Amino acid sequence: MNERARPEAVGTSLENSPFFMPFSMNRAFKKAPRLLARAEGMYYYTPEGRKILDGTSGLWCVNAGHCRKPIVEAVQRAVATLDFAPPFQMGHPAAFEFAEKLAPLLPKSVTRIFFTNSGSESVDTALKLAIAYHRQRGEGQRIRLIGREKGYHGVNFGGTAVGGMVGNRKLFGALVTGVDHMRHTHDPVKNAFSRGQPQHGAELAEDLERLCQLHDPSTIAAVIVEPVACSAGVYVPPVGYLQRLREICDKHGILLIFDEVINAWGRLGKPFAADYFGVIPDLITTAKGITNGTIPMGAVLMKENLYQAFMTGPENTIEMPHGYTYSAHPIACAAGLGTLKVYEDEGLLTRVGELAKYWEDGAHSLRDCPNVIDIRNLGLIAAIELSPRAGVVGARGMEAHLKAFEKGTYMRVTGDTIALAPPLIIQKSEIDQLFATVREVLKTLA
Ligand code: PXG
Ligand code: PLP
Repeated sequence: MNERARPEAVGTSLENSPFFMPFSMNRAFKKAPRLLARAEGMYYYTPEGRKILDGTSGLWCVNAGHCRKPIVEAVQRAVATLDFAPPFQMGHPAAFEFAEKLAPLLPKSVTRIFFTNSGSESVDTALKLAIAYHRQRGEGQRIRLIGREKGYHGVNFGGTAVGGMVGNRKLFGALVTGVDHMRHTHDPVKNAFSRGQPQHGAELAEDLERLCQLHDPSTIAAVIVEPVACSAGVYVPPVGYLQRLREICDKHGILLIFDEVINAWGRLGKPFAADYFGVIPDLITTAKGITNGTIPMGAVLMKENLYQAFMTGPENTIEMPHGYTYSAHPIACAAGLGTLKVYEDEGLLTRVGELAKYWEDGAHSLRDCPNVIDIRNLGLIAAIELSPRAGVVGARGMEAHLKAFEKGTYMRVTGDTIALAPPLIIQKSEIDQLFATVREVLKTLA
């Protein structure tokens, strides 16, 4: 056996590991790895047994907390019963059962579910569905897709193209044609330290009208936004902004897609952000919390008229020539069913309603810490933005991440913004502990 591949070599040094880590500083990490060995509830444990408070639900996905028994057992049963079933022209009961159980949780008039394996796949599926929907209805000229600056829609070609994070786009060429972007809504001059939704900026939705006039609205298939943009640094929509986007889309016959890969599953105190904001999109993309992060899965949720647009023509045609080998994978469906049970039994899809004010107060209590230039929050999400060090954007943020880990807390950092979004089972004492650690870290940062 090759020296590098021997299991005992792992743990001594990872410096020459063949694992090309995603979205990571490979060389720095392999010199000083931060490994997680197991998890339970609100906590991770390192291989040495150090206990780490999970401040960002893994990667915004473990909403019910780690290694929850009903989910683990559902997966164990499923994997020993039906390891795989082909999803094309065949089926298995758990897929239909999961869809049946999900349907009553969906926002009003959203009725149909297409399963994928990730948020990125959900986004590319939704974009294809939008273009195909218009074509089915005789509007094949609607081919343009509109995203927004600072948006994150995963890493597949469509999602990268409609996404608005420069660092995620610039290496990858021309991406997809026919895409344009609205302005982002971040306005620190007017809105810094807003509690909840900022007051200023609803008029930024008019940027969609500008793009409609530029391109001719009858060429636009869909607009995609995250209701609360999370990955790029937590940008909460200004009061009235999403409502105005909906109006402009309706006026021009454009489909509105909410990317709720992070926002859904109780993060804002409702099952979906669409419910929270009272704005119903035509399509919703989701993933992550749909299985509590236990098994990869995503879904595209759509209104009935979208589904029906495909249910035309002879019955011996394949209505949607799209799908993944692992769409509605039996183990993922089992994980999803187990997850819904935990969410329902523990009221987790609405629990944040009771915690949000306490959480907001905790987050904003950090306002007096050194280098803090903005704090943003909604539901059980908070961002603490630090001023960048001169000439080295992201260095202060990364140092905060490393120091927090030393102090027993895991938190995500994007650039110089700390993003917190703990499991929805968090106790008030743990909220205190989380913000106390962030305070200690901020006090010691250069
Ligand atoms: N859309 C949104 C809104 C997301 O947040 C995706 C799509 C892609 O999902 P997958 O499952 O393909 O990763 C996401 C994922 C971060 C971070 O640190 C967030 C995500 C992924 C990686 C890192 O903020 N969100
Ligand atoms: N590439 C090849 C050669 C394939 O055969 C397949 C699926 O059969 C894919 C890509 C797509 O893989 P998936 O369905 O897992 O997305």
